[in-house]
Amino acid sequence: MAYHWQSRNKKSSGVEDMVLLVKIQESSIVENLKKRYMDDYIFTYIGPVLISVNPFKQMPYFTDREVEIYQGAAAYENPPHIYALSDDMYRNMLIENESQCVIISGESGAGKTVAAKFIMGYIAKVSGGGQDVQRVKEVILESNPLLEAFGNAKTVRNNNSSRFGKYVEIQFTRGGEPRGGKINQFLLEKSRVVSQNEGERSFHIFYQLISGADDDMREGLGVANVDYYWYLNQTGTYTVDGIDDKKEFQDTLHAMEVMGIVGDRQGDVFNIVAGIMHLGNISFTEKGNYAVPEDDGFLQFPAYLLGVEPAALQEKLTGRIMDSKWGGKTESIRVQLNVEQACYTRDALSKTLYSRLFDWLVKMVNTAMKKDGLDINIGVLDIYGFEIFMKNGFEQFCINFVNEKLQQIFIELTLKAEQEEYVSEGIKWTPIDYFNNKIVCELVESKRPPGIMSILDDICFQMHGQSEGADIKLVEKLGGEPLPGKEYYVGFSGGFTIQHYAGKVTYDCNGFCEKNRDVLFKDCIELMQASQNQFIRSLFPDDISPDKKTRPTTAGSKIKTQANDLVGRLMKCTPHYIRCIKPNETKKPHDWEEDRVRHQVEYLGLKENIRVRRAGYAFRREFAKFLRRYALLTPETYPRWTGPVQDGIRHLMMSVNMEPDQWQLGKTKVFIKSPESLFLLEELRERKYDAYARRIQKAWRRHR
Ligand code: AD9
Ligand code: MG
Repeated sequence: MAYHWQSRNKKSSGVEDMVLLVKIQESSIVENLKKRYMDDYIFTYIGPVLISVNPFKQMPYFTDREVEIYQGAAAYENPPHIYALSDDMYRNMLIENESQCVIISGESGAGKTVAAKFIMGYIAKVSGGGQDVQRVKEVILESNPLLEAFGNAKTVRNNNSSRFGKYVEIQFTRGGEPRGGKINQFLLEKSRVVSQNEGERSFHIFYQLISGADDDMREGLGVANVDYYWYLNQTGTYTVDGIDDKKEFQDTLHAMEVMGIVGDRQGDVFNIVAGIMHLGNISFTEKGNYAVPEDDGFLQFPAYLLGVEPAALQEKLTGRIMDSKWGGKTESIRVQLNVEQACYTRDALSKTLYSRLFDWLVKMVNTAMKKDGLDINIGVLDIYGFEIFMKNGFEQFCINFVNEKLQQIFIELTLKAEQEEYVSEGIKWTPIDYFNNKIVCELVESKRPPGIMSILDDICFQMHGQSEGADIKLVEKLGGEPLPGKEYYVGFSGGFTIQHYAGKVTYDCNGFCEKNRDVLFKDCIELMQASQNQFIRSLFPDDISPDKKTRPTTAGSKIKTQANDLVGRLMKCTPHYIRCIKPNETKKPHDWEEDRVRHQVEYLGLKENIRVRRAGYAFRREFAKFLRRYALLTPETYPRWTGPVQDGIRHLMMSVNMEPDQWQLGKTKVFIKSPESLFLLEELRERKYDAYARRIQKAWRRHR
């Protein structure tokens, strides 16, 4: 194996910090990443940004030994590692008394969730604390298997794909003990509950329950074989390579216990999970234009699990109470649904039940680690990545918008941080041009002039819940509006294309209005509010009184608010970045698909990242650390320089004939302009080092 982790004096593979690449081209970046990847180095820096390439195999460098090595060490002392970044965050937080955050981005299957877990694991290891602290750590770590069971699923791209986004804040005391935490959850892909694409599964928990439930549970919940359930058998995909559902069920149960979800409460949760599976089996047939259940027998079990009468369930799934105005009076009439509408209502109920259950689980995790009065934290953002499919709908539109916002912070903050450092160190620099995607964010979220989301909301509101023709109207309206950032938008009949930072995406507007309105019919809410089961009732606190006049919150405006709230939180922290890259579609180690990687390097803006980083000074290091590293180069500085450290550096730079325009002293750091100048220093150092080592060896041999 080419891998030599600890032998720091041995040259590692490729360039560890790509700011030092001789040529800044996409091909050099790709080549460098490939070289390192093939030698089993998955991490590479661009200055403080960590690039991580998914190895699709267990790497040997995540043991306690590495935790020890990286603790308190300077970044350049060891090979690039996620532990170095984690340690930097933790120490920065303590020294500066400032909250930190890490934004993990990359496409589906690139390794974001694994990275987030490494960070949490590292922080749990290095931060001390007594019993209370151990408990908080346990809750934070166990929130992962719990939320993954309910929020992750097998997709074509990733066997354990997160179908929700999360921002986990670990809250610390000033002494660095984790005492509390908070999870913000975004955009669970609830449509997965009722249908999945070819080769994909629903959320893991369904399969876990089916393979892991004991006999009592099986009987009580009516657990049958997985192919018995319509919601689970549509794709014929039941098992996943590398996932043992039965074992994971035990892990989920354990995680629930850690959150305090035990006994009856645990039963309530599985009641709903099974209730949804059984709801899906109610099918309808047409009788005189109206829907009736194909087989009444299928109403019994879901009704029992959800604590309602089978007849009431049937009534609410096959009809709707509509308010109609007659000569100034409002009258309620019952409208019967056709088969399609009844299926839609059934599915809407299942999706709402599931998403409210998920929200409740997140709330339980939050309750288990809630602690007031702590003001510094480390936030880890693991949100699902940019998505481009053959067919892109409302979900992709929302996900890509959030990613666009994150890219915006990346741009603003990397530049801002860079600029601030030059200012605080008193260094002159010239800013460089870069594409600011703010305009694309505006195109989606602007209020005035209205962007896509505002127009979508207007249409949904004007149509008074009518769905027919709404999507067509949306496309028409979008075409006629002076949208902000219109140059990034192209409309056509049936949809539109947006030029996102990561590429062009064509959206099919079919279903946009329906999904944006995201309503469950009042009838179903009433049904759940009348459940015998107190837990189910508690999930439906909705106010459905007819005189409620406020405009309902739409899915789009919710995600807009969430995204902006997130941006606000992130902006208050010192940011760190991990850019994950997925090297292949085969999920196999050492398989390198050049075009795939190149595409990601392009849209992640790695080249621009390096450029920005190099626009001023490619390299910077604190005085003392710099002098220590290169002291070997002159006899006056080695083994120790006795005068002021700045003078030592000046002496050193003069001795090696460094061009005066190639370096500057700031207030605390040395800034070196081009990578070549740094290479020169490194090379001289290596030569000296070798000569020195040879001398020692010789002396050693003589001595023998
Ligand atoms: V998604 O947007 O949630 O669909 P992620 O989160 O980016 O996606 P994830 O972290 O789940 O991807 O990684 C996908 C799979 O790659 C994991 O299940 C592992 O099998 C594999 N992986 C990722 N990173 C590593 C790693 N550092 N070491 C070993 C890894 N395997
Ligand atoms: Mg994930």
